[in-house]
Amino acid sequence: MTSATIDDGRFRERFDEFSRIGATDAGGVNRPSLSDENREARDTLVEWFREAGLEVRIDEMGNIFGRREGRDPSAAPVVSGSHIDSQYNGGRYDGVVGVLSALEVVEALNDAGVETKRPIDVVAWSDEEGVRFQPDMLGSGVYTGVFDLEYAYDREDKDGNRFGDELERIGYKGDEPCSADDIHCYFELHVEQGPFLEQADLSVGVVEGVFGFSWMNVAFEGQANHAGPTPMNMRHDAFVATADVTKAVREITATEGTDLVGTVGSVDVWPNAINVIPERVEFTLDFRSYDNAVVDAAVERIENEIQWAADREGLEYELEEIMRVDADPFDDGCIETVANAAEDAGCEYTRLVSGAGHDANYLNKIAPTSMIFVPSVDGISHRESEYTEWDDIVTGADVLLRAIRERASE
Ligand code: HGY
Ligand code: MN
Ligand code: MN
Repeated sequence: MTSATIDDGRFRERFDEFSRIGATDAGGVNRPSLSDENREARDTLVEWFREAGLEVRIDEMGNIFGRREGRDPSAAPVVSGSHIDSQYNGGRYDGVVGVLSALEVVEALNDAGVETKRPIDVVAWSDEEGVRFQPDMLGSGVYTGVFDLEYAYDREDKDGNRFGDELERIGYKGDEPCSADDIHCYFELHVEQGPFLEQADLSVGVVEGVFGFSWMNVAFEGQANHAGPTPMNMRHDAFVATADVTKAVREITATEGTDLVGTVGSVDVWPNAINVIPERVEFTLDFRSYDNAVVDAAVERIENEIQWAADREGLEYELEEIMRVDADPFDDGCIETVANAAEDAGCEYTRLVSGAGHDANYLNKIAPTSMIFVPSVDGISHRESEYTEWDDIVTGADVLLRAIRERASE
């Protein structure tokens, strides 16, 4: 079989070019969904797709597909990719590694003149991070039927900008329907964003599934008043209730299941003044576990804690669960393909599950799916100092190349 190999130089040049788009002084990137920086990254990717001879399609959600034809154009494609939107001041590797490695795979196959039976689609999904427009995995969620298009278009950022309007503004509201095609299988390479591969001193992780998670928006509504003359027993302080709930998150994660994690990540306080009792606090809750029943229990307990905190302080509250993704094991066949590809590539690996959500969560609902992880140094991610050794990325891309080639030939 003609060997195809990852072109380290080309791949690295592309990655470094991407790292310059929206670069921050501290070595990260600031390319939130549908921002001007995100548009610049999109434009660059489309140009590279075209240079690689891929046929580019952009759908109604701005998901970008690049197709490499196979011998049988009617055969369902092998799809691989990830996302190029980032956290506010996030890391350079999150998502980008998966998209650029999939592009490098098709380039390596082109260089080697390898013709596969099936088409191969490289994809960059819109709004995976869900920080500017919640919830996350919005582009792959509409594609797989989890969300409908109008719901997604109406999602607003903190300044009241609509997703649909911003997508139009940056010129990526495509004509292609955003709905699932017949997919043979889906592979996603991603940085682990946790400590386990580094602790095990391994370059590759074969991902067996992703944690289930719940995202909630909560608001406590109390009464602003003067911080001086208002006696403590006359206060309705929205922030005190928020602090109680935050403490409860730690109590719940300590008692509801070994892998349960819980986070209060975003907090907005009004009027946010040193000498005014907080009137309103809006905050978010993120619970995750590989056991759906554990997420259910955590959600039930925190809903009680919210009610009790509001009663104690005499507050009104609003609570909206904006997303619930069930933990779901990936496809055994795809997991085996990745494990065999790692063995083929001569690298040791371990099997693990992902605490981070990925577009693969949703693709797994419509097509056989698995993921490949490469190590995150010190387990850091969603931070500008996120870092993965380049050799590990090249190893991961080599495993991806073998997995894609295998399945695109069957
Ligand atoms: O939240 C997540 O796990 C992902 O970064 N969207
Ligand atoms: Mn990601
Ligand atoms: Mn992320």
